[in-house]
Amino acid sequence: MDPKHAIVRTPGNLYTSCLSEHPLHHTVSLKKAREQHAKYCETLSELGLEVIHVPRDDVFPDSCFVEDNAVVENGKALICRMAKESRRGEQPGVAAVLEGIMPIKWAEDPATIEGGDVVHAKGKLISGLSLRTNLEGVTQMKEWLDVPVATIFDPTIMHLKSYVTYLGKDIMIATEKYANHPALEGFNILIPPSEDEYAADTLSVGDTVLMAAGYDTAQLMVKEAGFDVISMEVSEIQKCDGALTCLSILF
Ligand code: CIR
Repeated sequence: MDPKHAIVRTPGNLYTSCLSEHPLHHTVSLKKAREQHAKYCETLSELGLEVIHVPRDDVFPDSCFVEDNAVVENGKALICRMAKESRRGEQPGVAAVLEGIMPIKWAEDPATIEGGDVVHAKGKLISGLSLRTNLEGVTQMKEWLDVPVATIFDPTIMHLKSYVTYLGKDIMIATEKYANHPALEGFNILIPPSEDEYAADTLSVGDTVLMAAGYDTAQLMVKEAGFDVISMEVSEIQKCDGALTCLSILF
């Protein structure tokens, strides 16, 4: 089902202190990040989504990455238990908004789970078992949301969606490492060239796919597969180890 709503949250005052291993982290500009975020929100709105803004948070540096705070499926939301201590405390703002719209449940210790690990594809979920999401997190998600969940185990990665996203029409974009994983069986897979791997984190709204600017080959592959592509500048998001999906919860 095509999404109708997008939950977003503007980068807060401490954004430049985000968790990041990106070599250009020290050059992050808050002003530019806010401009890129505003353009992202405007684009989602132009695509017909109701954009719901969670009040800005100036305490938790990574709070604009709302995707990680909750998983929504089947008209319900699981509020995530973040793996990183420095991110625990972002969720109440997002939970307060979701609670007004649908039933919610908080993931509980010993679960850790972050929405950046969870690919939504045709009523089922494919979740990373990663540095951020453990088996207990997946079990609680599966039980509360009442959906089938396939898993991809890779304890070396932060989030699965940095490598695998669902475009629509049974087509996934996935980096070489995951393209033949049994969890993706039944989907047609586009594999971007290694220098374009960052572009595997895509955000689909109907037949339109938002993709990071600067990855022309990956964009062309997606266009040739029959999608409209909107190229987005996300340099200041990338410097905080974020990408397109991280900035919203679509439902
Ligand atoms: C973090 O390390 O948690 C943030 N700096 C980036 C989170 C990106 N979120 C995502 O990929 N879903």
